[in-house]
Amino acid sequence: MTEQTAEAKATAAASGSSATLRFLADKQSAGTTSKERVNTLATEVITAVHDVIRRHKVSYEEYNALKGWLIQVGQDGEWPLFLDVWIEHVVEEVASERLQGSKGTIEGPYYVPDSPVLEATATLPMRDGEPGTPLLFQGQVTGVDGKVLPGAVLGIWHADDDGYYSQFAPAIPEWNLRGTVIADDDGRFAISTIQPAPYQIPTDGSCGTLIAAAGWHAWRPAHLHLKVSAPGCRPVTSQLYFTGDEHIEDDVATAVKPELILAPVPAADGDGKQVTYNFVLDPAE
Ligand code: MBD
Ligand code: FE
Repeated sequence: MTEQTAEAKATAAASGSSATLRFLADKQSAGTTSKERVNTLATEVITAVHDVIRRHKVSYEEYNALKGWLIQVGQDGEWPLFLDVWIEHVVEEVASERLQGSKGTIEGPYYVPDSPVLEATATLPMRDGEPGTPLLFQGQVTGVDGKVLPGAVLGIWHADDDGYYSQFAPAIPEWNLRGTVIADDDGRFAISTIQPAPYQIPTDGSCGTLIAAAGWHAWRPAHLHLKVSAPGCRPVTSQLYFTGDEHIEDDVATAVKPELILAPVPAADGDGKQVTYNFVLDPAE
């Protein structure tokens, strides 16, 4: 989190350095990987790069372009963005093999722990007149055995109607559209928020340079991020999408799964949309 002035723009460098600091604060672990394992993985990654160079006859010009780009990714603070967009989905795929509960997907670079704690029926922190369609997101948390999980906790965070995340874009109040919801004694929750907008990853930094150079696009479908946990259960990190979204089939981060697509209906109170989604948690390992 950086101190940013109200006039500051949502630049790749600003959100990149925030995401980098966030990662260093929360996730960097001392590393318990054995020498044998590091040797195997590092050797195979390097060898895979050698194979690409030989197969495609990579030139010195191309090698230097890569070198310059890699240096730039670091200078922009975009390693969290690059890794979470193009690599994390396969790590998640491997990590979730053989689980029985609700599917999860990647966390991405914009989670912040310890958001404001809210009751089971709650409205996420938002600005007066927060733009966007009101959305009531409700459901229940159970175990794979079907038993309800009282005291389940749902961390929820999502972008605003312009596709910006609090703590990573300037001029948005801290914790806007972020909360830690404590489910009730039946594991139920009912969260009032707004429907997030489709989201473009920052295009003015080195990830954007790669996207433009390769002729790709920067879009992610609109999504809610969630981390759901309960005592004795394996926490699940997920994202939920919206049916009909323009980018549901071509997410730049390859993080959509069919089980994660919501189909909201008009809200019972006539104000916006509502949708029910139940979480099923695997037992802790
Ligand atoms: C996001 O909001 C996101 O969820 C991912 C995975 C990558 C970049 C921005
Ligand atoms: Fe996101």
